[in-house]
Amino acid sequence: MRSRIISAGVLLCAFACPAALSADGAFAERDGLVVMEAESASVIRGWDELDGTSGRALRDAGGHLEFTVAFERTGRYYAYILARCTSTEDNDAYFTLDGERLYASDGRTRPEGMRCHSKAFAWSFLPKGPGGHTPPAIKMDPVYFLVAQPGTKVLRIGSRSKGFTLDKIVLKLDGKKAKPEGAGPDETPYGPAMPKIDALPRVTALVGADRLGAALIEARRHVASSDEQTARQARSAAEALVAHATAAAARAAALKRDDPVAATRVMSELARRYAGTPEGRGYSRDARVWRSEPATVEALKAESIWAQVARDARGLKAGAATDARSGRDPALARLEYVARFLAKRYPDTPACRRALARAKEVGLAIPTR
Ligand SMILES: [Ca+2]
Repeated sequence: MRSRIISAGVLLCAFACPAALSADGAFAERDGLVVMEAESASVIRGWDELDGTSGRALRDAGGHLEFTVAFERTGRYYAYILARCTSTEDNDAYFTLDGERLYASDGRTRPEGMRCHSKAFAWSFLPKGPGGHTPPAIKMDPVYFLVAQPGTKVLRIGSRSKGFTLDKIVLKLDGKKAKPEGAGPDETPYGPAMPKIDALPRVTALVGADRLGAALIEARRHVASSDEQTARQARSAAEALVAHATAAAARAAALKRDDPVAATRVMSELARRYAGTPEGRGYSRDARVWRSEPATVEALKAESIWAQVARDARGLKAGAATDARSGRDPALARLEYVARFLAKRYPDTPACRRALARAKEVGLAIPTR
């Protein structure tokens, strides 16, 4: 659950992030694994958000996504996507890592991207391309990115067919077809993009354990060190940690306008990650204040009501309300009741917007003010 909360913090980039990739953080590979929610992309341009199997999902509407990933280990990172499509017209997207294409199973062919094969969200490792028809010899085998040097790289997912819907991405060192199941592993924490600090192994270890407050305290202990290299590295480590915290707090503040509940969760999570520092105490105060604000209280009430029907509502087929066979589905009646109630009582909440969007998809007409 923790990772879900972190991802919500990054999600607000959909509304607020600058076009340029921010250097304030990255998904830090751990033990050869990187797990990213689509909705946690650092840059979201022209993809629409909707409900997914793992949190939210994004549907290609003609733009692109970018994710910053910090790799420590080098090698072949096999790519897996939790995705869905409606036909072969909307089943793929372009994938590159720092501008480099994927490799196919033969180690030579360079597919342009990846494709999915299911109308429901399902994990896929399949290549797309090169060209319109993926070569038969590699068509059914997994693809991988080659990470030759450690460092921070950008995974870019570009529009190839509008409608392609992405929920989650896993990059796994030497995957051996180990396709994830269900909602997949927990999301990798989105942490600070750390400089090289070989003189401060304890700071590195604390960042690795996601104990960012303790790492910042440790870095600050060494900024006045008599050893010049240690002092310099301590300063840059502290700067990187503060930059990450400041950017995350700014994104939470930007998210608050659209989703005060998610923003409050993000701020609480940030307070926990930076515990023990003045920054962490400030985030903790902010989270307390935000939680008690009327907009947050209203949104929380609406969310708890929506949560009671959301799961069943997700299972309804598009246009179900106009289909005679499913027209009497009790889940449909519950969705209609809740959507009407939320539209009347809590119209300006994310839960209401989700309920109305789902109601529209299944063909229900809900009056709004
Ligand atoms: Ca997701």
